[in-house]
Amino acid sequence: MAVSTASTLTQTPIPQVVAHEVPRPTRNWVDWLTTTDHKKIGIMYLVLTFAFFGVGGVEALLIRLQLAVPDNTLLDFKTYNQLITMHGTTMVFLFVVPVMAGFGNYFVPLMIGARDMAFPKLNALSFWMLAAGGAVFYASIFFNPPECGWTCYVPLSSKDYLPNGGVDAWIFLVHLTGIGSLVGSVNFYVTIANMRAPGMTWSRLPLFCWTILTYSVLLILALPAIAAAVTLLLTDRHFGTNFYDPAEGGSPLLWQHLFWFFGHPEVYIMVLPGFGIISEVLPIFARKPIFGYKAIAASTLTIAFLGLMVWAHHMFTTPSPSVVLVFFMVSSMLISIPTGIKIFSWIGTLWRGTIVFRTPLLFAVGFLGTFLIGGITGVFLAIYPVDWQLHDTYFVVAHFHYVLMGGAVFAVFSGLYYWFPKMTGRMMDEKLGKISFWTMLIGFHTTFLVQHSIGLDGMPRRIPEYADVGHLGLYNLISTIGAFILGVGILVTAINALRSLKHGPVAGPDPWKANTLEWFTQSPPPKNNFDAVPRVRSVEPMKDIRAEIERRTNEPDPVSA
Ligand code: HEM
Ligand SMILES: [Cu+2]
Repeated sequence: MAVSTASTLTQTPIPQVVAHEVPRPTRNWVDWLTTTDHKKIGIMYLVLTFAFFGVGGVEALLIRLQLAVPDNTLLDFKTYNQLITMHGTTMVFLFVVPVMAGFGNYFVPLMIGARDMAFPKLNALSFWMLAAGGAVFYASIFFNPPECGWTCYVPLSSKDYLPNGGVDAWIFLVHLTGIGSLVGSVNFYVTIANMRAPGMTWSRLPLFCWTILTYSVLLILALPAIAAAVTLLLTDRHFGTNFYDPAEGGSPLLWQHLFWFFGHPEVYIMVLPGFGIISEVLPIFARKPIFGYKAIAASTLTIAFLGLMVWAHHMFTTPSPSVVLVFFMVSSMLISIPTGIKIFSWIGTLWRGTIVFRTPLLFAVGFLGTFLIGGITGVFLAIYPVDWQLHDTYFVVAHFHYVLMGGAVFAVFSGLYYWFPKMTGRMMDEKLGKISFWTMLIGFHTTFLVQHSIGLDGMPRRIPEYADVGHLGLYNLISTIGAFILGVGILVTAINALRSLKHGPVAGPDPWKANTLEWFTQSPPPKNNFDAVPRVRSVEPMKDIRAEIERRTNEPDPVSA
């Protein structure tokens, strides 16, 4: 009996495993929570980071309200310090850096002709780490948000000064978003290195993908420094170590070195993908190939390399030998060379182009002007005797907002208007887009141009109130009015995006006649992106495909001829 059972068992054919679509109840939100599709993850990144942009913006407006008039008593000092900390932290860790990952997630696989990221599950993990970091940080508003600025310098962030949990929440934010970014960066690197369409050599990789690759390498190199910094801070605060306490043989300067070894590359992490977006948008709307593809790709890598070497220009006012000061001054100024190469290449792309004035182009041109001003004031600040005068004044606040708004926000808005049709299948409204652009541009320059003068008049940054000396009262009022105009401009784009989701004209696969592979598929793309991936023969595969179609339709039909 037993024997025969065994033999029947072995003789039973193994049921064949067939892949098939499992019908699932439509539980929409569960699908989003459990998705590993790079497109859905990209959308979740974008929605979350734009939400944080809104929150950070409201915090900025509150700060500006407090500074609108001298000796204002609207906010108490503690709240003010919490607001500048949350604004800076939110904008850097929860908006600009991850919003680039959002675009990267959605578009890198599409642009290189891949069906997904290399590690789809890790990709989801990256997103959820970011969400967790944001949640932990914002949970601190229920007890005590940190008050140490987004740089959390010791001893301000030490247990003696800030015993409450806000600083710990900030530390966890850095750890969680850091792990998320690290995992995401490895994912981007592997995807771009291994999953390009046939024929897409390195010299045919879209420039946006070059910048995401560089962004990833920079994150991989810079994040360990801040991970170490905040870990040491955590043990100092809770486990009795003294890494940062000079009384016990530690050094607060250690924090500054570790922080800025991460913090300066972080600036390029924030702006390089923006450069990538601009390099995609300009040639499409100038109806010309990008000028100097190789120069732009090479300057991206050069900027990243130099960016890793210049961290101590944030520490010009700490005691350093002149040779160190000169080294960091010169290496900082060297960055203007590859940056200049990029700017001239972009201008060369526009030069004698057949320019189509659509909203993505307007934002790209707004980027050029704004970023240029920010770059030039950066060269001033790199000269250390000048920095000794301007350090921690509003001049610096003006400088970095020019860089971040120009380098990141305008570029991100350009990318939003450019790629919205691909992501949603619908166009955004041009009229609202133009209104938004001009309001933002005017609001932006009204807010931040006068802050250079506020700084030159000697007003320090991070102060909640000031005396009415010189023109400070007037200048600050102008700046605050500008901030609200800027806010309205941003709101117009938010309304535009939400309205266009339902009411925008249907876009079709390739509304801009663009040249990279994401336009080869439907809008929005189907689950696995492409029915078939074409062989890539140049930097502009879609142009080749259009030419091929044209050739075939014009070819005399061999039968009827
Ligand atoms: C929406 C328009 C914005 C306005 C009106 C604005 C305004 C301000 C103000 C008033 C401060 C405080 C300066 C001080 O008292 O020290 C500040 C700080 C800061 N902002 Fe913005 N900001 C805006 C957008 C952004 C964006 C888009 C970013 C980054 C991508 C950003 C990053 C920062 C950072 C890093 C700080 C420094 C915080 C600190 O010193 O700890 N801001 N901003
Ligand atoms: Cu720097």
